[in-house]
Amino acid sequence: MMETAIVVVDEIYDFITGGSMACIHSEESVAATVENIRRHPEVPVLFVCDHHPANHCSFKEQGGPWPSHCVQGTHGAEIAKELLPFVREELVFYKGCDPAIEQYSGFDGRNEAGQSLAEVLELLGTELVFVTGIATEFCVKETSEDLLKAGFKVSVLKDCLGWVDQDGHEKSLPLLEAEGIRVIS
Ligand code: VGL
Ligand code: ZN
Repeated sequence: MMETAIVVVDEIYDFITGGSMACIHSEESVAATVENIRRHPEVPVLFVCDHHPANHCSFKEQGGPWPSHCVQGTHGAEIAKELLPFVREELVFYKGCDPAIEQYSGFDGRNEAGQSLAEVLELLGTELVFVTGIATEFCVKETSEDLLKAGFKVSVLKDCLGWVDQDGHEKSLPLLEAEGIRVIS
């Protein structure tokens, strides 16, 4: 049996309906992710969290492309409550924490002990990673690509995604497949 893990990307209030960067299919992505986790109770679940300082370079006020979002210490930076029963602190990885660096990929995200996502996946003996979350065309895409490059097999769970832009979402999926990432329901 292949060792698997689930990586949940940015299921965070600011990306979900009502948040500052509410994404398409975001509430559905939370519900579908919960369902998937419940179906595989023995599989470890790792969470990637966009976690910006208030002056982050990706914010419009700093000349960046995005409205302010996922600011450390705010409600908007918290993981959706439906997922909290599955959260273990040592398996939460924060990214985008340096004000000067944009970081879409969760690959280099760090937990509170300073370990990276990749490092902990290795420690768990992971061979195949199932990726869910938001947003398809940014953090899900870049995290999945980095995991593949690092030698993991990667399957993106299509029903468990949320996205910024319909067209961006639809174009990203075949790109990921062409790179060797499986996109499955
Ligand atoms: C994301 C834009 C800015 C994402 C994060 O999670 O896809 N997108 N910060
Ligand atoms: Zn961000």
